[in-house]
Amino acid sequence: LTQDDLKKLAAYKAVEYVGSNMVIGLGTGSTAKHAVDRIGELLRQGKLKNIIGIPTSKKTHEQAFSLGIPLSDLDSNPAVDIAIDGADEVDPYLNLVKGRGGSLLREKMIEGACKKFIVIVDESKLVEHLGGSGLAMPVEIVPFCWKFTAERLRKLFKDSGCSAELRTCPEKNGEPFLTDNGNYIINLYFKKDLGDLKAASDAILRLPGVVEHGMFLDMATTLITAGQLGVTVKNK
Ligand code: DER
Repeated sequence: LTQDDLKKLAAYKAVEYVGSNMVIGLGTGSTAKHAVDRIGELLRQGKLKNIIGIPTSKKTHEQAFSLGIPLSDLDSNPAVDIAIDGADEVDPYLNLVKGRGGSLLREKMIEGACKKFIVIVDESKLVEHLGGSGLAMPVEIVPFCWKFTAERLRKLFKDSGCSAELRTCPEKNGEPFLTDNGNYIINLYFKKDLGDLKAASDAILRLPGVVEHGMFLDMATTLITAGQLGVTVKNK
């Protein structure tokens, strides 16, 4: 099974939890894409009725719209029944790193408004500790004096061997990546795992200029993992 096969298996399993009349948070990324496709298919087959999708990015909005999924937002639907989304890293406590797709702010707003937040991953996303994989921990910041904010973030975690880089668009000759909200992303890279995640989260959010970060702590209610040996479901 390819990694994409596994993503699809996890996504389809998650959509089994979606019922008619639900308000559904629609995630962003290559795994969540399969869940949105599946919801669109069940809607078309008449197996799901009267649903409302709350997209977590412009990209997901376009995908869901093309599938004929009725769409709305948190202003009109502040109570979301269920959200399905991928993750970049998942620790044993269902803490997540998300946002390498750049949609972390809208994802965190929508998934924070959910009764049930199902995370769908292939087994490669499972880690013992967040931030230790050497992969990016995204932080959304305002563009104003971004270098100042990036340096403040780096210094916060200098004991963890942190480096901070502005996310750019290679396809736009290195221009800064802009989120759906018109902000920049600073990618933090750690040489050691983060230890106290809550303390790290609070320290990041206290910096003026920071909008949000990619640690989703104590938010996921269910983890669906697809691996070569099958699909597992783990509830918080
Ligand atoms: O950027 C995001 O938050 C995505 O959901 C990411 O966490 C997972 O993306 P993937 O399913 O393409 O790996």
